[in-house]
Amino acid sequence: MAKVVILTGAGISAESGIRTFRASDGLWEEHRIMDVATPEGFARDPALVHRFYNARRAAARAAQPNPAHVALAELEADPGHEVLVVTQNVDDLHERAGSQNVIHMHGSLFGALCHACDHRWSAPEAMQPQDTCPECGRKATRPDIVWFNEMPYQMDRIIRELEAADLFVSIGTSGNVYPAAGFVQDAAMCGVKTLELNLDRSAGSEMFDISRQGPASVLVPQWVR
Ligand code: BV8
Repeated sequence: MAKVVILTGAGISAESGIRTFRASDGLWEEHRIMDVATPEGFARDPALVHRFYNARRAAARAAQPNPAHVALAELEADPGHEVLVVTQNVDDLHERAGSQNVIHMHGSLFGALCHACDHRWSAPEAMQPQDTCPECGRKATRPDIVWFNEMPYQMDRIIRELEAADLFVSIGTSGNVYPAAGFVQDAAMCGVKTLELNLDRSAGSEMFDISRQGPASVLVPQWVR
């Protein structure tokens, strides 16, 4: 059984109509990263950050998985493969396409977190600064998202699975954000084969055994089938 670890980024959801970060119409164009994707930005203006994530939660709910998400779910269902999807994305399109073995290393739009008691629950449609934690009752709620300078989720498990894989595939990411951008080096150092499928060349293309450019909805089904 071939063990495949797949890293996905915003590019795999682009053809589902979800905006990426660094394209010309990207999310970061309208917002300074430091204002909406850092704990300091949230402390400074929680209403602005909630508006940013409420809008993205609504956009993710309205989106549909595309052929790239579906192809990865088919690969996971194939008895000849053991597949782990490690996504930087906070939408739920992998799960809605049928993937079950998914790690959201940067959190999820559909999770809420209490930064006072660490309780987690399903996020409402729209979160507000005055919301209270259902567990401790304090006004200390935030989206369950990993911001810059916060530790991504399940890093130990990700590195363990990555180093034991037969193949590491990176799909739809610009390779700008660490530690995800470093996974290709971790894999290569352990003799894992590496493949990149991305619309454009990324910051890490040179480090992959094979790097193919094109839309995920075309390249991923081609690769899977
Ligand atoms: C941490 C929140 C430590 C969720 C995000 C080492 C070197 C340098 C810097 C660092 C380093 N280590 C740590 C850092 C700091 C920092 C970092 O990497 N900074 C960068 C900017 C230099 N990293 C961190 O802070 C991380 N934390 O390291 O903690 C620590 C240790 C101990 C204790 C505590 C802490 C945390 C990083 C997570 C930050 N959160 N977002 C959200 O709002 O969504 S990052 C954000 O960028 C998103 O998560 C997003 O997923 C991620 C990466 O972006 P991409 O997914 O790649 O999207 P992008 O638009 O950039 O690219 C899209 C790609 O798709 C393009 O290449 C495009 O060509 C392609 N594409 C487009 N259309 C298609 C397509 N491909 C195929 N088909 C298409 N149709």
